[in-house]
Amino acid sequence: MSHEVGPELRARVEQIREALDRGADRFEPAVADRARADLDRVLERLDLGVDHSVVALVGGTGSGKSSTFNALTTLQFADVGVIRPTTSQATACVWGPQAEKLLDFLQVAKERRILRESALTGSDEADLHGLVLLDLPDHDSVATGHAELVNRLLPLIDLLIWVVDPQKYADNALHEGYLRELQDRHEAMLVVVNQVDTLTDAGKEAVRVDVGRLLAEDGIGDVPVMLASARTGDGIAAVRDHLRSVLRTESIAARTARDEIAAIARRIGEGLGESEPAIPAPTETADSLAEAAGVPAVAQAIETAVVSPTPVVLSSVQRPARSRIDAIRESWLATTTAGLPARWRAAVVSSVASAGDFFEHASAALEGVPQPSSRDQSAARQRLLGLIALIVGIVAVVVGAILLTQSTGLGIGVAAGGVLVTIVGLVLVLAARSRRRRTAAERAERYRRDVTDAVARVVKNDLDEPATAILADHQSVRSSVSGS
Ligand SMILES: Nc1nc2c(ncn2[C@@H]2O[C@H](COP(=O)(O)OP(=O)(O)OP(=O)(O)O)[C@@H](O)[C@H]2O)c(=O)[nH]1
Ligand SMILES: [Mg+2]
Repeated sequence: MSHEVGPELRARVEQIREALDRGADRFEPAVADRARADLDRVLERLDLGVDHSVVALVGGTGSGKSSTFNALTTLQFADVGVIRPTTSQATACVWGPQAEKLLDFLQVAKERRILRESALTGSDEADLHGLVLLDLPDHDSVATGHAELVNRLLPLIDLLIWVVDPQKYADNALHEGYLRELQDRHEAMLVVVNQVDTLTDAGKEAVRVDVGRLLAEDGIGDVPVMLASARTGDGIAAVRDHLRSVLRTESIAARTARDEIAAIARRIGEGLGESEPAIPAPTETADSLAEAAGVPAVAQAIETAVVSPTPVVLSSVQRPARSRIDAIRESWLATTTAGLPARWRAAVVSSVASAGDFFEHASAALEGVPQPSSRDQSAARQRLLGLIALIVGIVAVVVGAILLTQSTGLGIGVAAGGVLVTIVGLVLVLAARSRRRRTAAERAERYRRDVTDAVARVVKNDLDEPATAILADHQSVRSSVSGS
C-alpha cells in the first residue's frame, strides 16, 4: 500500500467522536448512541490493522495450496505432504509490518506465522510490503472445522486464490458454500490451475478453457484464470504480479472502515443543517425595536420643538407594546434558526434571553436614553438680540425720517444708522433660525442614534452572543462530521 491509512481513519473516528461530544444533546440521543457504538466497532476493526492486504489460498485437498504458498514466499514454511489432508491449521506469511493483532483475530497459531520482509531479508520482497498470505486447510476441513475462521476471514479478504488441480477441479466444486458469499466480489478472486507441469501444452489450454466455462456457468466468468506449477515455479511470477496489483489499492478492511465511517457521518449529518443561518445585524433589529417604541416620532417631536422659537414641552417616551417586542424577537429567532434541525433550533431558542427578560431589557434601554433639551439657548439669545436690533433699527429709521421732514441735518445719519441696525437685526434673527434648525436635526439624530445603540447592546447581549455560540458549535460540528 502506498501509504498507511490506519492512522488517518483513526483520526477521522476521533474527529467524529469529538463532534458528537460537542454537539451533545443537540443530537438525537438514539442517533448519537448508535453512532458511538458504530465508531467503537470501526475502531476495533482499525485495531486489527487495515494497512495489510489479506490474500488467502483455498482449494481442495492436495491441489497444491501449501506448495504454492511456499513458491510465492520462496520459503519452505508450509507443510507439503503426502498424507491428505496435510494442512490442518492456517499458516501465514507477512510482508512488511507485523500483523499480530490481525493474525490473533484470525486465530493463526503463533508458530504458524512467518515474517517475510525484515531487515535481514533482501529488498527484493519489498514489492509485497503490506501483504498477509494465508495457506488454509482444504475446503472440506474448512467447511467442517473452521467456520469461525471463515466468518472472521471473509470480510477481511482482499484476494481469494482458488488453487485447483488439473485433474480434480471439476468435482472440487469451485462454488463451495462459504465461497458463495464472496461472489459479489469477483474482483477479489483468482483461480490458479496448479500442477500444469503434468500437462501438455494442449492439455493446459483445454483446462484453461474448461475452468473458464465453469466460472462462467457460476456467473463469475470475469475471474482471471492463471496456469502455474508450484513445483517448477512456472507461472508463479505472474501470480506475484497479481498480488502486487492487489497491494496497489487500499485493503478491503480499510475501504470497509472508510465506508462505515462515511455512513456514520452521513447519519449524524442528518441531524445538522447544511449551513449556519445568518444572524441579522444588531442595528437592524435595534431599528425595528426603536420603531416599535415610537422613537422616530419622539425624534421628530424633538426636532419640531427645537426648531420652534417658543418653548414646547416634550412628552416622555412610552414603553413599547409587549406584543410588538415579542414579535420582533420571534422574527429574529426565525431568521437565526432557519434551516436548522429541531434540536439545534431549540438550543438557539433556549440560549437567548426569554421574551419577558428581553422586553424588560429593551424597554429599560429605551427609557434610559435621556431626551435632549427642546431649547437651543444660544440661538434664543441670538434671536432676542436680533429682535432688539430690529426694533432699535426700525425706531431709528422712523426717528430719522421725522428729523428729515424737519430738515434737520441729523435725519440722514440717524435713518441710515437705523437701516444698518435693522439689517443686522434681521441677519441675527435669520441666523438664529437656521442655527435652531441645525441643532434640532443634530439632537434628533443623536437621540435616534443613542437609542439605537442602547437597544443594539441589548440585542447583542440577549440574542446575538448566545446564539452565535450555538451556531459556532454547529459550524464546528458540521465541518468535523463532513471531514472538511
Ligand atoms: N507435479 C506437481 N505436484 C505438485 C505441485 N504442487 C504441489 N504438488 C504436489 O501435490 C501434493 C499436495 O501438495 P500440497 O501443497 O500439500 O497441497 P495442499 O493443497 O496444501 O493440500 P492440503 O494441505 O491437504 O489441503 C504434494 O505432494 C505436492 O508435492 C505442482 O505444481 N506440480
Ligand atoms: Mg496444505
